[in-house]
Amino acid sequence: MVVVITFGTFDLLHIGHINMLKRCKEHGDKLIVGVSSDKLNYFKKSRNPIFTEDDRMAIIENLKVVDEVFLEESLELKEQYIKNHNADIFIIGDDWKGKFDHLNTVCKVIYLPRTENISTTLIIDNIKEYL
Ligand code: C2G
Repeated sequence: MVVVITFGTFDLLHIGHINMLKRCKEHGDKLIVGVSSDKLNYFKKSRNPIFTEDDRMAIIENLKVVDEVFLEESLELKEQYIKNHNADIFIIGDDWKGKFDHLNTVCKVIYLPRTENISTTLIIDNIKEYL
């Protein structure tokens, strides 16, 4: 059985997230998703997510391509998360290209192209314009 692991905040779930998760699942039999904690998201993006970590985890856990979720609390713990879940492949969007090459010693690392013209930030900006 091929186990795939991926990570993300997945705030205001949108089609870019869904495309990424579907393509992750196509690379294996089991898909495990590390959902970034509220704290980690603040560290990465200097703002709090709109949806809480509990809600984001519940949403991701209930997608049919996702088999398991856990809370990602630090960017530095990737190697440990990969080993804990016996993952064979680590996949992430190409906005992170090159950033996780060192994990190639632990498992296969794949960067997939992002879906264009959609992001959580864009959604927030669009909603602001409507108000
Ligand atoms: N994504 C995508 N297309 C978009 C937006 C996002 O393919 N238009 C992908 C990202 O590349 C990532 C996943 O969807 O693989 C989750 O996106 P984010 O929630 O923005 O993830 P991020 O906050 O970058 O967290 O440890 C790594 C991080 O936790 C990744």
